[in-house]
Amino acid sequence: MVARPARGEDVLLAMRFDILTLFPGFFVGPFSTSILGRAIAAGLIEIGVHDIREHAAGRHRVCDDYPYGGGAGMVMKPEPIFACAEAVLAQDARRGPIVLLTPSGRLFTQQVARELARHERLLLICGHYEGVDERVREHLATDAISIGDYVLSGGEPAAVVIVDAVARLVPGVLAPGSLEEESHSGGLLEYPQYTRPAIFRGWAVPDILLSGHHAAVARWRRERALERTAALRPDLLARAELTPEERRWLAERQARADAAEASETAPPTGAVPRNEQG
Ligand code: 6GU
Repeated sequence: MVARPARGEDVLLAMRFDILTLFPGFFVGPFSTSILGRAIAAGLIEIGVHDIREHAAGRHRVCDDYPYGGGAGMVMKPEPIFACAEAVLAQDARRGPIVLLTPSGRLFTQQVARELARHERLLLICGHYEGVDERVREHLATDAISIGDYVLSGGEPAAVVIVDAVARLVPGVLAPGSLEEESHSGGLLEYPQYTRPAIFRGWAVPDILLSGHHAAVARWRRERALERTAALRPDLLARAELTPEERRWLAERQARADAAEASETAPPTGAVPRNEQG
């Protein structure tokens, strides 16, 4: 696979996405709205949606068949997928990853999104039914990706997720500074954001955000991000970029929380637990 040249500030290269699907109508809404719609209109990204069925043989254009070896459900046939991919690749000389979307792929993360955004082209194959003939994965796809540990009825929602996450990394798609801000969070969950009004239904915006003290605001945001990550995604803390002070701050908070819980659940001093009474 050839990595695309580094994107300079003055040369904005468009990135091309091609999606192979049995349900092209699925994509009409998602790609015409908001940031993606604007990026397409601005020529920063191109998205082609291709109907696999148009490449199937016979009057009935059959795209699925029974699984060899038996079992429930149907399997997507290889011929229409290969034919569709080959026709789409022939439309454009640019090359990039060919990704099969399947719950049995590697997990999609921001790291994978960054990896895919380095290419000038991305082809996504949406799996359906009980699966896709394995020869697609072995001899056509260069990668197989899942967007999470749950099962979707098809790869289409996953394709929207991946196009969105990758397209926003293409220079020019987001407002300047947005990505830098994100990378400064260093692998933590985002801090809480507020906008006007300062009081809504009696709920006030934290005073510190109205104080104008930039250093104090930055400290408050960092603490809330640490707190939220520790509570909801402790798995992220191991790989997060934290200073020794921040690690100590978290450890102290955790120790206080543990002590508070122990004093709540412990029996009053001197009391004998019921099941230990004579
Ligand atoms: Cl890519 N496809 C399907 N069918 N289910 C999924 C998925 C993909 N990622 C998570 N669940």
